[in-house]
Amino acid sequence: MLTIRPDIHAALQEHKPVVALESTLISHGLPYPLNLETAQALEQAVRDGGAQPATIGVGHGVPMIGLDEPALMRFVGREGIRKLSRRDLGAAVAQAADGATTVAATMALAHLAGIAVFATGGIGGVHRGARESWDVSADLGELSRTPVLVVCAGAKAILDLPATLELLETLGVPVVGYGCDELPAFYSTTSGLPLTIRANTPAEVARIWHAHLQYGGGSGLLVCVPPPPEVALPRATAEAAIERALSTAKTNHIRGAAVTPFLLAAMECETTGESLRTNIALLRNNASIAAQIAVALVEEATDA
Ligand code: PSU
Ligand code: MN
Repeated sequence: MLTIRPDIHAALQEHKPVVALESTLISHGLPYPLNLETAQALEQAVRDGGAQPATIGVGHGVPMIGLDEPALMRFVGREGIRKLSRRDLGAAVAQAADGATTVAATMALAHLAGIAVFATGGIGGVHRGARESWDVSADLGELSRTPVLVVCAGAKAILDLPATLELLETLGVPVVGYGCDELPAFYSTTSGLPLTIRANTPAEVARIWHAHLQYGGGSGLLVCVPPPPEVALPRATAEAAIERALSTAKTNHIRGAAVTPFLLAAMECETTGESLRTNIALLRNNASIAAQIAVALVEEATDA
């Protein structure tokens, strides 16, 4: 069971470009009222890019492709909103819960609805210290088995980026640098980790995606876009703040699904709000590029 909002349903029927957006960043990633402004700005960025936005979440147990106004208001209020990864979808539906979907769960629902392109900020990945904690985001497993094109600024820099990149390779997930040769580090434009695939235009990404669907064995694909340079944090600044945020998390014994939201909030304190400004700017940028890619996918499908 899936509820597709009528405007999104019409766009899908007419083979128009559609871009999925996630809701965990609304309920667990950003504070109110910035989360509301950002949710609206992301939808607008997708529209300005010529595509139909579809913000995904589970409202009172119903997987919604396109949140309605009451659901969006509950989600920005954050109170009582579960964080749903793929494994949590069934329980949320059965228990009629409200739940914001992570990258993993959003990919799953987008694919069920027939949406191929999805924009987010940074995906989850291998956490630092995963050798002891075994904390590896389900986003990676989902990317290995669900054919959705995810536009992001790399994995969140609070993670172990080299390990995340290695695991993406193991899982058969192509990582495409959009106008760049290095994995972006979410808050910063570079990570020092080289990528093997680069694409410079939406049309080039569209061609790679269509070929990947033939040969990729059903996996997703990551398109990594560096944060806009004017809001990117210098790597050393970001890294120092991350170290402090990680040590606060350790002192407070934060574990499991709470780790990522805790670290994002701690980063905001450590950078006196700068990380938040970067996060929001890169989200908008990713939404806009995802829209251009969705448009290119439709154009290429029509050409073929
Ligand atoms: N990127 C952001 N803000 C976020 C997230 C990503 O800019 O809040 C969320 C995504 O929904 C991602 C999740 O799927 O964090 C990863 O959580 P975990 O590490 O618990 O899998
Ligand atoms: Mn985790």
